[in-house]
Amino acid sequence: MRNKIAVIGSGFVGATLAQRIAEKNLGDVVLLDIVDGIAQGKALDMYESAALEKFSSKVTGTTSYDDIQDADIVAVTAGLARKPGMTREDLLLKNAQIIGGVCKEIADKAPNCIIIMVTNPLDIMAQLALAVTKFSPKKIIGMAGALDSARMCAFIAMELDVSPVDINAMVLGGHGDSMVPLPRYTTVSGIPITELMDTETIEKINNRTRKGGAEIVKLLQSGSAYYAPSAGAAQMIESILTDSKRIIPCSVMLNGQFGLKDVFIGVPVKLGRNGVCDIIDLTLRDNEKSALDQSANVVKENFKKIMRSI
Ligand code: A3D
Repeated sequence: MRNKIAVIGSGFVGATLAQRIAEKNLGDVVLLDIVDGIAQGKALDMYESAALEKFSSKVTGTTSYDDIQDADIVAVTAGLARKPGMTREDLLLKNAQIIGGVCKEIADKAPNCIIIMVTNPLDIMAQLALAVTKFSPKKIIGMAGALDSARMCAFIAMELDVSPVDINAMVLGGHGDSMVPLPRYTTVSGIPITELMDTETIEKINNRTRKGGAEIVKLLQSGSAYYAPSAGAAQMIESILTDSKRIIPCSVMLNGQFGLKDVFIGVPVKLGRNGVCDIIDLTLRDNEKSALDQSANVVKENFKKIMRSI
């Protein structure tokens, strides 16, 4: 039996994610969009590349949730993207309405799936997905830390003129300006970056990482990042479907870990076939812990706001 991966929303992130999944031969992909023709057109175009790119994954497009029936994974990328000057929080209410509706359909048609949330504001949308679907918290995972850490790797690679391949970065917290890069858990071939760069340079990299999304939004002038975000989601999906048990920072529901409860926030997670296999509970320093708490408070407050309004 081949894996079935549904991608809801066939815009920049959704379509690029579908392409990455197909090219990695992770399973058959169903692209869905609310606008008729977009998902069908992109899926057909993508499948026409199969002979060239040598993949066997089927790629189909649809507007009907009947076609996501019994998907193993559903990646949610539907919704509005940020425009210049717009914060992730500005997107909150609009995307909450969209994600509320999308998640009802997922719970109905693919009740055993694992949801990878990508739509922003990420942690809040992941928490909304849990509230709407009532799935096990092990099966709702937000993509953010994979991207934020990859961005940090890119900036370190630029600074040190080394390959990003050898860099492992760790960014925790909410996916927003309050994210928490952890330089002491960030290494180049096992060497902590604190041995390779001075504090000022590291702080510059941390700040650029925190504002990484806005930097791309500003350059693109319309739309937001999608190459690295789709790569982050593909890495998570691959770890789940191949039961690799990779440890990737993801936004998940905490139940006492890091001293936090009932809130989605980015932490290191072991990902396998059943979704969240484990949450790696680290001992944080006081400044790191207070940054994580602050991040969690933003998510909690905004989650309350959307639950009052939808
Ligand atoms: P975009 O290219 O606009 O694609 C969104 C797609 O969703 C469009 O094709 C819409 O037609 C479709 N859509 C809208 N409403 C619905 C609906 N109800 N059902 C099905 N499809 C619908 O945006 P994008 O792909 O650039 O970004 C998608 C989302 O991902 C946005 O919310 C972004 O903010 C978010 N995003 C998150 C990250 C993270 O790191 C968490 C990174 C990049 C983008």
